[in-house]
Amino acid sequence: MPATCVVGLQWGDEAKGKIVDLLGADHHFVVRYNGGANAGHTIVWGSRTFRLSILPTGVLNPNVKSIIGNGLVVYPPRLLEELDQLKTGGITVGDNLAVSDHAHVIFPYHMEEERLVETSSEGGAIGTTGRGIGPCYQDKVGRRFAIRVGELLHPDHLRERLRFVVPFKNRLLAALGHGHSTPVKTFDANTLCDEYLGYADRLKPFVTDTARVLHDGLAAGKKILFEGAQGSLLDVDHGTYPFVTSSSSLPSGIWTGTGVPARNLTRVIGVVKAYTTRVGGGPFPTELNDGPDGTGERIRRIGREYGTVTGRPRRTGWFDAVAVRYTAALSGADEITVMLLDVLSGLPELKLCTSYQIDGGTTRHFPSDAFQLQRCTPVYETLPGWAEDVTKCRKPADLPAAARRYVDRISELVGLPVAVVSVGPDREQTIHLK
Ligand code: 2SA
Ligand code: MG
Repeated sequence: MPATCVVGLQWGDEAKGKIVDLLGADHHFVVRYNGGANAGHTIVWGSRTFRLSILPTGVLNPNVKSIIGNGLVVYPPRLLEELDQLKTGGITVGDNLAVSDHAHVIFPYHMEEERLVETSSEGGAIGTTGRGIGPCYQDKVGRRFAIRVGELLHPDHLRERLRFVVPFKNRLLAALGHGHSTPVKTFDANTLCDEYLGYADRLKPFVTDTARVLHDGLAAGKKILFEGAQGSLLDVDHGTYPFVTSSSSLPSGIWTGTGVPARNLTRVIGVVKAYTTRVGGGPFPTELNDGPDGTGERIRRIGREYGTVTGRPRRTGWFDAVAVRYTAALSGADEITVMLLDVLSGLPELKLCTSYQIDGGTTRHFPSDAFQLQRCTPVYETLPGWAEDVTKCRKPADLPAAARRYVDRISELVGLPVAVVSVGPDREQTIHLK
């Protein structure tokens, strides 16, 4: 029973959605195991464009079961809004979607907490997406104040829980808002409860024990595709801490985030961009801060590097093989897929970061602690660029020699085969190298 994971090996936005979309139809399940509505993917479906942030990419396909695993944090109004968006676009989601009863629920007080901390005049901002992700996971691990999706289906229990939780939250928010320049929101347990019971009515048909659904699927020989959200460098344990997200974005998040045992994973596809981007704060050694006429801005413009969720301009830079070697090892990737190669067309030369300089020495190892990483200076090798537009290339021989050399060099530096190169958003703009 083969199970495959598609995981980003940089700081997210590696265009994993395209790969999941390409592979999805060959699988019985498409499963998200981490994060929440902080993941953004734009899916072009015929003439229609959908922007999804919590629903798995597979949800457009009625023959695939899409699963929101227990490792996610769910903001019900957003989930319902995405279902409505699909309905307006002519796609009705029915029993092809299942939401774990053990996923955690995001409430507006989580977002308010995040806002107050991120905008505090005392500093400490991480540059989060403002979706309440971190505070909700804090509650999950802290155990006392968390509410899981299954609890929404029991009105009396939910009211009792919120009557306990909300007064604590109001006190916490008042304290965080002390001296803050903007007014602090407070919440009423009964009002919140009524609101969430309304969402629960609509969510009920989807809520189930998804771990069991997956175990039954495995026993029946069904194929599973896991869709990692964010990138490996944002993993809460192995990423550039503390500038990370609050979940396990590496494939290790699968075991805890879905209940599928580790031994079932048979293939890991690591997805990288042909360059690097990062959105939010934190060190980024290969960042190009070369002004409005520089290469960094050119990559941002041509690659349309703006956050799907927040619209923030993404920071851009050269491909960092030190970072990707690190995440390739952590993810157990079997192969890599290089996305957005077309964005680099027309640059006279390209740089690849092969090692870092720190404390007067050179290292090929990635120091993931942000306070160490920010002291690293990249060491580059320079390769010739190519002038040709590659968006119409369909097979390896179509690629200009310099483009092929660039991809091969990434493969050598990372130590993994490049299986696929993508030269545009459409399905056909995909070159299989092996
Ligand atoms: P959070 O909101 O607590 O998860 O933020 C913590 C850090 O994780 C980063 N993060 C992301 N980085 C890239 N892409 C993400 N998804 C959106 C997108 C982001 C957007 O697809 O473009 O629209 O801005 C994503 N989600 C979280 C975040 O920037 C923080 O550095
Ligand atoms: Mg994204």
